[in-house]
Amino acid sequence: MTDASTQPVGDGWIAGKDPSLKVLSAEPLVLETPIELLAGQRVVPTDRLFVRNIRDLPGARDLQPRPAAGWEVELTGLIAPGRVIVRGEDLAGMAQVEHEMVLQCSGNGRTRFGAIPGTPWTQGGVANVRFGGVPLSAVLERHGVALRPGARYVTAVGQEPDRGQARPIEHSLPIADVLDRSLLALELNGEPLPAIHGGPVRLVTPGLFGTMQIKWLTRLRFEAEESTSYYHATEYRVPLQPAAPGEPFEFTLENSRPTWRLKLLSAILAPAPGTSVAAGHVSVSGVAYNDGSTRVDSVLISADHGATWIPAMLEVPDSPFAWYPWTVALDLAPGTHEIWSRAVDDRGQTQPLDGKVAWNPNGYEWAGVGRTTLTVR
Ligand SMILES: Nc1nc2c(c(=O)[nH]1)N[C@H]1C(S)=C(S)[C@@H](COP(=O)(O)O)O[C@H]1N2
Ligand SMILES: [Mo]
Repeated sequence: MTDASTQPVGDGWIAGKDPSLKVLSAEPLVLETPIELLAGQRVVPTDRLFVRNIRDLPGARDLQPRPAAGWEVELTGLIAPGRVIVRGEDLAGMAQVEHEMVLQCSGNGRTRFGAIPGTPWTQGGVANVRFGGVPLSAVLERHGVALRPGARYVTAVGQEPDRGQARPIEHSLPIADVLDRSLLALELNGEPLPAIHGGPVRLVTPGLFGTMQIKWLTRLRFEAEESTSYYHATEYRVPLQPAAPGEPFEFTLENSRPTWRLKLLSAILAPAPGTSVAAGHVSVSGVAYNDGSTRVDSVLISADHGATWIPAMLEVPDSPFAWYPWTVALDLAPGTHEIWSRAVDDRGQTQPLDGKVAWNPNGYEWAGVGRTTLTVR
């Protein structure tokens, strides 16, 4: 048994995680999934799932489940009654639902913008997983909680110690999304939620970026305004008006928005970049997804820098929040080929050919077309 306070940080190796996950940071722990481990996976197994801690929670750097019994989530703010304690053991006894959904860090793809400080994510800060738990709406109903007028956001707070930094890990979410589909999640991929992924209780809202999926949930505040705390008000945001690359930008609640909703995206997962394949029919595959508000209609593939596009075969998942696997067979002659992928939704929206048009100071929400380079022999 490792005592919570003495759990070693080490080099980022975590028992039960695939040893080929890339350690982007040992403390706080950040593990990226090589795309080879995502290729062909409808639901990504937990041992392959990326990890992103903003601050490590002592005792939670492992894949062990933590008991729900004894855990409490406090509800406060614009609700009646004004304070409610939700107990982990009660949640465990309520009807559970499951969402298959994409979990993606808003910094995923950051390195494609060019030199932007921050975790150097390539493409592996994403996975399609199944979260199970109790809808927050059912919890409110069970506790007889009524919303008071003016409640527009729910601010979710994690358990990390503040260490005097006045930087609680918390995010404000639009109340409509939260009431519609947020879960107090207790399970991941059909198993009790591991500590490292936020167990025993995590707030999960399908369609929103990973940073909004608060692990080790201790409090939900129902509020009229967004949190003014560091991570929500100045860090995980993009400017409302396009920013000039390299120019300093001071984030305020008024001149920027949170990285809330996932962007329409497609990614090429196989063959892995730089792979050499035999000439003839080459099978290329990947995934596409968005925030679930509309259907991903097609994924188009180009092997000639966008001159011509052919549709990939797209598998439509049952859950609107899950990723859509796609495959295509390309006829490729010997040489070097750059392959592009472009998702289109049923409103006709698509991905920019040059993702850098969405440059922003923190390098969030990369959404450019998927690209990979193949050598055909
Ligand atoms: N309490 C808490 N919640 C958190 C974080 C954190 O550091 N603390 N990291 C966030 C970020 S930035 C991401 S991308 C996801 C990562 O989830 P995972 O570590 O389960 O893959 O959790 C989010 N929720
Ligand atoms: Mo993230």
